[in-house]
Amino acid sequence: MNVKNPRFEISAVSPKQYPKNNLPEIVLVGKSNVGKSSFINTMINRKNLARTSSQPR
Ligand SMILES: Nc1nc2c(ncn2[C@@H]2O[C@H](COP(=O)(O)OP(=O)(O)O)[C@@H](O)[C@H]2O)c(=O)[nH]1
Ligand SMILES: [Mg+2]
Repeated sequence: MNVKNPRFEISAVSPKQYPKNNLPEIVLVGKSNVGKSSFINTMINRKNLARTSSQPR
């Protein structure tokens, strides 16, 4: 997958913080420590844009 200039936008905790753009959105759900952040980093070709925990549980 070719992703250009991935960046962290916001960690929103309320709807008024949600980004106002018309980009498509995806949802990634899973319990803690299953590899969500690692999956994101793999998809965007970055080592640690999404912070991963050091220890798999
Ligand atoms: N063995 C194994 N470990 C993984 C895999 N994907 C992620 N991990 C490790 O599992 C831990 C948790 O991953 P992380 O991406 O932080 O999980 P998150 O909490 O779902 O975001 C980290 O130590 C990763 O290095 C995988 O496919 N196999
Ligand atoms: Mg994570």
